[in-house]
Amino acid sequence: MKIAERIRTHSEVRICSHIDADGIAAAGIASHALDGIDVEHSVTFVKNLDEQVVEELRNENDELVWFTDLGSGSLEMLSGLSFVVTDHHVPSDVQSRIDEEQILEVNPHRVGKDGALDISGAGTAYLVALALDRVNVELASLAILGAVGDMQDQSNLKLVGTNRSIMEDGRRAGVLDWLMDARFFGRETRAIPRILQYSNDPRLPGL
Ligand SMILES: [Mn+2]
Repeated sequence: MKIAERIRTHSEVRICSHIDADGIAAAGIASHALDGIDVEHSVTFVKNLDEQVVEELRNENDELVWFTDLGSGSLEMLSGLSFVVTDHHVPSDVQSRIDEEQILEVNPHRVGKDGALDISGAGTAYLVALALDRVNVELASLAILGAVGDMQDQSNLKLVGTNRSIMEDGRRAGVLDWLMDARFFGRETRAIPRILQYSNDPRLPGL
């Protein structure tokens, strides 16, 4: 994978990630993977990528910025930075107009997959981590944490597509497992009548 090759050529990388569950899981995956190949790195979390954030990143003069769980929608803002992107948000269409060698990006939308269901930001970072070293299959649990954090299981009541293969990776590696169960928020802390009253998955009409 080209992104993995590119990352390998650097001794220092800045990870820049979205500050939500998926983004934090993605940064965790990237950080573990870089630790594994002895690449120095730091992590910056941002709410979103705007001109000010990008300007601050430019001033840092990093060898390489690895954007996780963001970046694809802001490619046109990133000129002047040396970067790679692992993201699942809808991309700006810059990629088609720029030489592929310049923008290295993993994004399900680029291959006709649904970025809301198929894979999360953490999942895309996991694919790069795997390409860096197969030992990173142990990070499958973080990739699934990101997918669930982004509620990618909600419309099918289960994870599907690439997320499903990552689950299987994780089970084979012994780092995660799953079972059929009812999902109620607060099942550890709330009284049963309250759990049922506030349930929205499944929704219980009349309660
Ligand atoms: Mn995400």
